Amino acid sequence: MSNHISLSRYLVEEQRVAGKIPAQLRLLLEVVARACKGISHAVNKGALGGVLGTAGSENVQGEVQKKLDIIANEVLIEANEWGGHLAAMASEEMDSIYLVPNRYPQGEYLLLFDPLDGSSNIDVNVSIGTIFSVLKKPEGSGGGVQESDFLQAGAQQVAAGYCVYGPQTTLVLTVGDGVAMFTLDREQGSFVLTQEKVQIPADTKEFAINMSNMRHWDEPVKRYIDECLQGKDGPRGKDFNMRWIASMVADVHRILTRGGVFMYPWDKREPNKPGKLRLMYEANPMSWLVEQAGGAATNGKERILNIQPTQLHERVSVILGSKNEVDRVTSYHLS
Ligand code: AHM
Ligand code: MG
Repeated sequence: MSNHISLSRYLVEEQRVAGKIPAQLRLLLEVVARACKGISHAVNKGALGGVLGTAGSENVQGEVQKKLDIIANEVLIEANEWGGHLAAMASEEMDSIYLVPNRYPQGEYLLLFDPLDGSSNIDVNVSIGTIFSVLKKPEGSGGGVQESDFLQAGAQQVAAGYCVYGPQTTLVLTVGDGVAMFTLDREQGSFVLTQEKVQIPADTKEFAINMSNMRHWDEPVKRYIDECLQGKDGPRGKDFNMRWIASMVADVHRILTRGGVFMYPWDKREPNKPGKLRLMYEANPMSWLVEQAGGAATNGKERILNIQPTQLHERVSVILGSKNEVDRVTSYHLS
């Protein structure tokens, strides 16, 4: 007998013992996890599975789609459309929402995802991942689901998580009861609980930002990074280290594991865009995970989870991670 707690058991206990999730949400999360296993398998095959390279198409944001972006999107849709737990889905890789076909029963949840985050890292064998967010269909929205039903602030999420495909495949989840991490046991074919009640230290000496954009940043971000770079002799009185993986999942995973601050701020390259990252299926789920682990997440001015979205593919400036650092960067924006 092993003492291992599988994801299934964890979810059953969240439903039965903690009373945190209804049965339909438990099923939904099991299905998302199963889809992530499928994506992990495809990612692992790489060139052997013929899944590397571009697909020759663009998504709604005008980004070139990789074959694996499309494969991961299809795996998530096919896994989730027939189970009866969902009303509709939305994805970084689809222009508009995807309604559950009429031939299947309709559930009360809405699922949003970035099927494969960190696309620029796919072909170079660096960690990538799937990010997901679950909302409830608003009360009284009737039978049909519309895009406006998705436009809920991140604080309304009922579950959020990501699966990082790195040296290990790790699923990280919150249902509002702290953050739990599950490592994929490939021999058993199941996710096993490997960390519970994840906590991000409030202080850190590590920041993550794409430094090549420095000349485009706004003053508060320049000031913060400049102070970090001055190290021991500067106003912070300590040396900082830098990491930038260019896969938000991998950067956030490091921060949940050992602390740090991650920033993809607004910059002057495209002043009309609030940022690069997408609010509803990147920033919101990551912000909730980080807050559930004792960290903080803002757009420089306000809590990301309080932002009322106006568009499905809306972008946002993101500062998240160790609480004292996020508070500091935010205070520089507000002063
Ligand atoms: P993607 O969803 O198309 O992969 O884009 C999001 C990614 C994030 O994972 C990462 O933090 C960022 O883009 C990296 O951007 P850059 O290449 O500008 O450093
Ligand atoms: Mg992404």
